[in-house]
Amino acid sequence: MTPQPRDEGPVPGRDWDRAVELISSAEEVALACHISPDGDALGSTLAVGLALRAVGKRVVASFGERGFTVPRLLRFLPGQELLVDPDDYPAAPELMISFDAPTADRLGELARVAGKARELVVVDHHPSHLGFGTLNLVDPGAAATAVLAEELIRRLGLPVDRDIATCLYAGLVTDTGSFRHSSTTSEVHAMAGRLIATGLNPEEIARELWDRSPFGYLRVLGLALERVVLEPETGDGLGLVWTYVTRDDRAAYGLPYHEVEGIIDVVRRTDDADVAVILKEDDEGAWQVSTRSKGGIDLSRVCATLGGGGHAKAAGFTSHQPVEQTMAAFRALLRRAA
Ligand SMILES: [Mn+2]
Repeated sequence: MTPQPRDEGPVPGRDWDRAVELISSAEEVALACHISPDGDALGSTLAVGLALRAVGKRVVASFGERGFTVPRLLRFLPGQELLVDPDDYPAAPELMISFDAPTADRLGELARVAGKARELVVVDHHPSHLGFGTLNLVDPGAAATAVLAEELIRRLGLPVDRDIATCLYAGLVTDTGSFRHSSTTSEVHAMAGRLIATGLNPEEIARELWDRSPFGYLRVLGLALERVVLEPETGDGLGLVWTYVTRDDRAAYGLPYHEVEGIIDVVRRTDDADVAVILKEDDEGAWQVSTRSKGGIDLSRVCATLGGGGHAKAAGFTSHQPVEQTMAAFRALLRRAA
């Protein structure tokens, strides 16, 4: 199926109505989110999965990763029993719903299945979104896909219990950086209030998401910080700070890839740079590049040029070139965008 250009702005009411119609008439619903899922991707998926299972729908959920494992920090999310290995996922679902993926590519191994689904409802908030579904519930103004997931559950007339709220809350705190990013609006706090009112435990969720790591994380963080480079601004007003973590660094301490996701939040702290970058070598030897900006520059555009995407202040791309070459390409685009 060819991607349709998406509507700008919030989701039109008729699209919500159509989604409700499709879901209400389906017996089985297949849910998926982007590979290397974060709290928003998996939280939104499991929240909707739990809500649908509660009213008797057959629900399967997955993400299209070889050697399918749920990142340790997301294993506290309720609804894990809905998850199946991508190999056990329906080959051509009657109704598939994709969460937090801006392109079909980001569904990994399940992109093929998405192309074969009779109906594909896409729920997302990325500004770089391509609208690859037969129905696209996309709002780039939403702080998290979880905001749209909550709306979907509400429009289906389904209750949000403590487990569902825990999943949605994980999405909300992940994508707002614990209510610190510019996406943190009064609506976001109102939603958090509704979710907390179900009895969920914000302290426990925060600890699971942000404050737990194996000891090896500290060693690998140490390596990343030893290598960190500051490139002061050179007339373009853009200081750049960057570092990298190799597959061997992680292997030395038995650290899975997803454990190094948070290092960017340490690197981006420096006052001396507007843009922070970390290159993380994954288990296949590709470099997953995460970038952060303090606002002066739209990184989603820069990363889109390199085949990735994301948000203005937080974006990424994948590189199959060595570190220095990857940084040279990024640097050149950055200077041009400044
Ligand atoms: Mn998201």
